[in-house]
Amino acid sequence: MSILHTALNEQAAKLRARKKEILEQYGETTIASVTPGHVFGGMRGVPALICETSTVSADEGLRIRNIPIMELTDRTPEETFWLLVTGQLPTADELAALQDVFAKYYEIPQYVIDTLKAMPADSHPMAMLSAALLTMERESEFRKAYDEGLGKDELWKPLVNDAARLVASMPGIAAAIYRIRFNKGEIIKPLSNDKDMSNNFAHMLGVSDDPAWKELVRLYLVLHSDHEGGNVSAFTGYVVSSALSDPYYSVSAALCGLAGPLHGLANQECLKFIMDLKEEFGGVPSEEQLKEYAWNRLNSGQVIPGYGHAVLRVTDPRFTAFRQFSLDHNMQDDNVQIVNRVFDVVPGVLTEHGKAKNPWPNVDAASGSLLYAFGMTEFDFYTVMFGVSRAMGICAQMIVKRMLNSSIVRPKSITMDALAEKAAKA
Ligand code: HAX
Repeated sequence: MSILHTALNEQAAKLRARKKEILEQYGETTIASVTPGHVFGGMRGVPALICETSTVSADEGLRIRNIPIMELTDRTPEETFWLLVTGQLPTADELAALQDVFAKYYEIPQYVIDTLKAMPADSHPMAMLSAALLTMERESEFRKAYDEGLGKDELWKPLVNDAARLVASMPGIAAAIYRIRFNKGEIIKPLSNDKDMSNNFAHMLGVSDDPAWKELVRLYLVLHSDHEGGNVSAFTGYVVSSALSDPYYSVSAALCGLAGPLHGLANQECLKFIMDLKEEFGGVPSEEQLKEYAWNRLNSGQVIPGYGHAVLRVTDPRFTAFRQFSLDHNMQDDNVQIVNRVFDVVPGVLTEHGKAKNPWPNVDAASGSLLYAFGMTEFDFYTVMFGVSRAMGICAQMIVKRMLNSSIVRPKSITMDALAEKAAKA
């Protein structure tokens, strides 16, 4: 993996120098205070993590290495991974070299396929994805290098190798899960004449030959690749890797977090919501019908899937990118139309309801309806698609953290009585 090592060699020293400079100058300076609201509220808003790969602002949404995501919608996953890891888009030579490395791993080991086949037939595809990575832990160069005594300043190097292999294996693992779990027939081998990651993924899934499907898979992998460091999956990956667990352990754990309904599983729930609407009204509901349905749902204590966000306070640009895709491809099917109608009605309902801090759609509101329209009708699989992409960001964040020689994560926990006592004294 020397091509990424070459690109990162100088950066490791620079990152460490910057960390040292900040610690020397401001090591003891208070930058924020913590309230009991933060303690009970999932630490939302507490600036206690470093993430160099991407930022999410309330009023704009995702930027990858300071480039707005809407300016990356024509890029490939490989370019996005390079950008996440190095901070720069790759040159043509760098991209070709990265694809040479990736292509070696599109075909996954037989033991992974055997493990997936041995799992109970009703296993959730996310459980299969996480388990598949654990079976591959034996491949970790990071763990071997650590066991052989490689010094901590150098550990990022084998971590880069693991990360590249893991990211490049994800499409093959995901495609195998799709074909095994949903009885789609034989596992499809990667393309022999094309090293492009999303083309290979689209091909191995075997869902559609439509060129627009390939384009959707590419867009999907780019849009979901990273979303700062504090979301459940990235944070989980960070915590696990801070113990110097290798990337297979760390990403496997991160994916377990992505499998939660308030995080990555929301895309599955979103499409279910859209399909329920279609069934209830026998097609695309009118605005009035939809309004009443949304109110009933809120009054019964359920959320509107795909709406709201812990950080964003505007329409998620990734939703906008998917919506644009559906418009560009003149997609007319009922689900896509219902997604658009929900977008017209639900923000007003959520605003009037007054609870959600953000009444606007997040990425999950649109993505499932597009996958469904191309023939990927198995909802349970959608979070796996998300995971294939998000592994890129989680791995990139881990590489940066290891270059920074990050400490093991260990916040202080206190009892509720101690919290009340501290608050009373303050
Ligand atoms: N429908 C109904 N109520 C909602 C809501 C929604 N879409 N979004 C938020 N609320 C409610 C919350 O449940 C909360 O109610 P309580 O005070 O009774 O607990 C209140 O509004 C305040 O919540 P918030 O501060 O606006 O939102 P949070 O930061 O707590 O939660 C969530 C953010 C994304 C989890 C939330 O908006 C939600 O549950 N949305 C629906 C599920 C969803 O779309 N998840 C995907 C998020 C994107 C993602 O991470 N993908 O991986």
